[in-house]
Amino acid sequence: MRRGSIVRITIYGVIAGTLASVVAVLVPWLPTSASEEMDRIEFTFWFTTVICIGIFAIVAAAIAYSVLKFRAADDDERDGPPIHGHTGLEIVWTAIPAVLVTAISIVSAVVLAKNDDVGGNPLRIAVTAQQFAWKFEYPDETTSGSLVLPLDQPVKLTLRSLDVIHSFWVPEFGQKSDAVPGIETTLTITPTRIGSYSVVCTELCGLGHATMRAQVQVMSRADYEAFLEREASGGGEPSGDDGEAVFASAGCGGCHAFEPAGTDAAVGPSLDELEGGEEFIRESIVDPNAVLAQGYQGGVMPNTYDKSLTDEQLDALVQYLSDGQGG
Ligand code: HEC
Ligand SMILES: [Cu+2]
Repeated sequence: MRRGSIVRITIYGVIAGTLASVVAVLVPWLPTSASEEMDRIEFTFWFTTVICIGIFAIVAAAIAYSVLKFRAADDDERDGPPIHGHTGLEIVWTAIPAVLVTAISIVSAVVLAKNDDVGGNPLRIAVTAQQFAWKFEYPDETTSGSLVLPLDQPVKLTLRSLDVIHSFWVPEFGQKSDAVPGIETTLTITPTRIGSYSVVCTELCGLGHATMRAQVQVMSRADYEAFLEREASGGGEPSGDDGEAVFASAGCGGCHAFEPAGTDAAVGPSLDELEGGEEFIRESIVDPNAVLAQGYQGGVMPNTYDKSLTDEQLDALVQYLSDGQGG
């Protein structure tokens, strides 16, 4: 190849590589990391992206050069000359990608292993998913509808589902795992940034799926201890006698409008004007298909509240709904 050609190919490659790099760097593809695990995932992402940009630059340069150099004249209708492959080239373009793909596999395997390894003494939090709410249980049996984590402390989440498959994901933490009925899955998170994030359910789990979110707060160790103390002394939700908190944490607002709770979903009937007393309300919650509200389908409202709510929580909820009537 002549020197002039090599210079041209190089220029095309640099242009293509620069354009691809600008797109890679300027578009915020990933949320800002808030965990050690996300840092590693980011590393894998950039490792792969840099390789891809390199390959893209080489391929784009070869195409641009060929298109410009070997373009047929407008009136040239002949077939091109018959050519046979080029063994040397074929070996190169098989061997190099094989090495690169192997490198990506190794990096990914190391990152996966590290992101699963929670170390010797993790904080354990049990996460329970149900249509359409998350519940978090801390080591001292404190329960909360929001996830509170101390900074720089490896946490092992055990995920359970009471009904269908859900999936736990906090974009800033990177890690994601399904909550599957009948089995327990785990997830390791080591938060590195104080702040407030969202747990998002990423498995289409029913009509209220889009509302299945919970708050995550990463705070200093001292603030975390204070939070636990506050929850333990009864300030928390839903300890049993707070119907409003039960309504929120059980996900009722994902489907029902109820003015006292400030919700306006319309999957199920509004709960503002229920016809029937406390007994009817209780039955509608524990056995939703026994009597169907007019104009609504059965099988939509979860029939698991019987199991997932304690008696005190159910009493509080019924009381809350019944107090909210006719207001
Ligand atoms: C997935 C959506 C969904 C969720 C979540 C849900 N419901 Fe329902 N609910 C419905 C639908 C649909 C109906 C109407 C069909 C029926 O009666 O079963 C209904 C009916 C009811 C009724 C009877 C209303 C009437 O007018 O007869 C009550 C009371 C009720 N729900 C309370 C609750 C409470 C309390 C919660 C939370 C613990 C809850 N629901 C969670 C969808 C839902
Ligand atoms: Cu879900």
